[in-house]
Amino acid sequence: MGKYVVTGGAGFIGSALVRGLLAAGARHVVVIDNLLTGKEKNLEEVRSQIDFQRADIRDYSAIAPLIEGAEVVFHLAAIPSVPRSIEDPVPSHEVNVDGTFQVLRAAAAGGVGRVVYAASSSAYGGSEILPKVETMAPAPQSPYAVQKLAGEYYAQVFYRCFGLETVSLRYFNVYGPRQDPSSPYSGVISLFIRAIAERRAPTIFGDGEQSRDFTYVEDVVDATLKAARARGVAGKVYNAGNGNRYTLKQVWQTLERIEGVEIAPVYGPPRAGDVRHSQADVTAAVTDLGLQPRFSLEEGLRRTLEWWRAERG
Ligand code: UD2
Repeated sequence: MGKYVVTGGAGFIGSALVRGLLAAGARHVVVIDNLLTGKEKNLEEVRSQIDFQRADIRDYSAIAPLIEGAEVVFHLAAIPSVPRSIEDPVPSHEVNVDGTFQVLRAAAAGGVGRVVYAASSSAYGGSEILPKVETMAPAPQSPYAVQKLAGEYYAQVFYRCFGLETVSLRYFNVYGPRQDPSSPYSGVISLFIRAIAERRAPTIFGDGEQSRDFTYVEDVVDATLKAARARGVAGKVYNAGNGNRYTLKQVWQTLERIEGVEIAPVYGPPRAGDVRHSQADVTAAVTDLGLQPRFSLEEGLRRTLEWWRAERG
C-alpha cells in the first residue's frame, strides 16, 4: 500500500478518517493540518502510527513535497460554518477556495493517484425539492456554500484539464465523537449533546422545524474510503448522507428520550444564510460507490453521548 494524505486530519472528520485508514491497513498516512480548528489531541492514540505535519494548505511550497507521490489525497481541510463565513468571510474564502486550489495543484504536479474532496450539502442551498439529487442546479446561499462549491468545480476541472482523478463527496451535516462544541460556530448536534449532558437548555435558531440529513461520522468515513477505491467515478460529485431527515425539534426530543429528561429549548432568531431543509438522495452513491449508511440518528446520538461522557470522566 502506498502513501495516503489527509488534509485536515486533526479535525473532527479528518481524524476519524485517519483511524479508518489505519483500520483498513494503511501504513503510510500523512496528516497535514495547521491546527487552526483541528487538535493534535484528536489523534492521540494513533499519533505514533502517522506522519503528522503541521502545515497550511495555502502554502504551496510547504504542502507540495508532502503530497507528492500519494496514492490518494483526502482533502478535508477547511474552515467550516455558514455563519462564520458571513461574519468573517476572508479566512474561509482563502482556506476553502485558495487552499483547495493549492492542494489540487500540488496533487496534479506530484502525480497523485486520486483526490477525494470533502464537498458540502450546502451547495444545494434553498431549493425546495427534496431529496437533493446531484443533477439539481446548485443554489448556494452563503459564502461557505459558494466556497465549497468552487472547490468541487476546481476538482472537476483538474480532472478535465490536467487528468487528475478527483471525486467530490457532498457531506450532509456530519456529527459524532470529537466534534467540538466549544465555538459559537460548532455543529448543532455537538452543542445539543453538551447541553443535554449538562442538563441545560439548547438554543434553537428559528422555529426548530428546519431539517437536516444528519450523518454519523463513521458512515461518512466509510463513504470516503469507498470513493477512494471506486472505479469510473473520476470527475464526479456524490451525496454522502443518510437519506433521512430530522427537524431540530426531533433531534432534541430524541436526546430527551435517550436521557430520560425534559428540557424546553430556548428559541432565538433564525440564522442568516440558513438552509431550510436538507436531505440526500443517495441512489448514485449507493450504485457507484457502494454507499451503505449503517447508523440511525438514535444510534449515532447514543454513541456520541457515550463518547462525551467518557471524555469528561
Ligand atoms: C452546513 C451544511 C453541512 C456542512 C456544515 C459545515 C447545509 C444544509 N449543511 O451545515 O453539510 O457543510 O455547514 O459547517 O448547508 N442551530 C441551532 N442552534 C445552534 C446551532 C445551530 O438551532 O446552537 C441550527 C442552525 O441555524 C441550522 C441547524 O441548526 O438551522 C444546523 O446548523 P449547523 O451549523 O450545525 O449546520 P449547517 O446546516 O449550517
